[in-house]
Amino acid sequence: MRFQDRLGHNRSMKTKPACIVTGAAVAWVAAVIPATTPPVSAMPPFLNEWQDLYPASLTDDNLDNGGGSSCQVCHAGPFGGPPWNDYGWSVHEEFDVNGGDIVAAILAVQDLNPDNDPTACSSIVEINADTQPGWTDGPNNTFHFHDGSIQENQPPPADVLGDLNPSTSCCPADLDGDGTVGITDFLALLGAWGTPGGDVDGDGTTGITDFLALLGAWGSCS
Ligand SMILES: [Ca+2]
Ligand SMILES: [Ca+2]
Ligand SMILES: [Ca+2]
Ligand SMILES: [Ca+2]
Repeated sequence: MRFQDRLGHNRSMKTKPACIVTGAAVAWVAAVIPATTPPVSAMPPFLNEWQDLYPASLTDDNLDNGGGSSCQVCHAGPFGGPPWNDYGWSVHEEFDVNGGDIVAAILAVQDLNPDNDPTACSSIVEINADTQPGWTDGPNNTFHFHDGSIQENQPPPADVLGDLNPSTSCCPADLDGDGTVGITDFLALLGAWGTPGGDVDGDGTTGITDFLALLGAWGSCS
């Protein structure tokens, strides 16, 4: 269901509860905010702004329909709060440094690849492909906490529908999947000469055009 807020912005009315402050987050807020500060009743509406920016994306719906919640676009848990995934943490950090502008924070990180997925696809490519900008397959995700601490090698949410990453690489010259195009990819290309193994331009074999494409893509994939 869509409705307009008091500022005239179109908003979506979700049938599931919005991301809320969890018990852990409440405890954290209580611990760090002086008693004279008014109580925090809800997190800023990151999810609403995200859905307004990307209304056609199924990234959030694939979490809802898989048994989780849209909050898990950014958060590990279905109700929001800490920990965040790599994408959510990137938005969170940008929000902190830009003075609290949610939309600007989301837009500032959409061209990055915080989940470091093997396809090297940016968050906006993932959002448009209905995959998860903050999650990649296997125990290869990082949880971020308020104090800056992390937990590595975490699994993605269970039962998310759809793919976590795009099916096609956004950086085909990155043959070894380390997020950059460099000498190791060049050596891999040489080793696969005349076979499909180093095919960068998609013609089914590895040759001079792939070598030139690799040179043209030299450097970071994002
Ligand atoms: Ca990505
Ligand atoms: Ca992903
Ligand atoms: Ca590489
Ligand atoms: Ca080729």
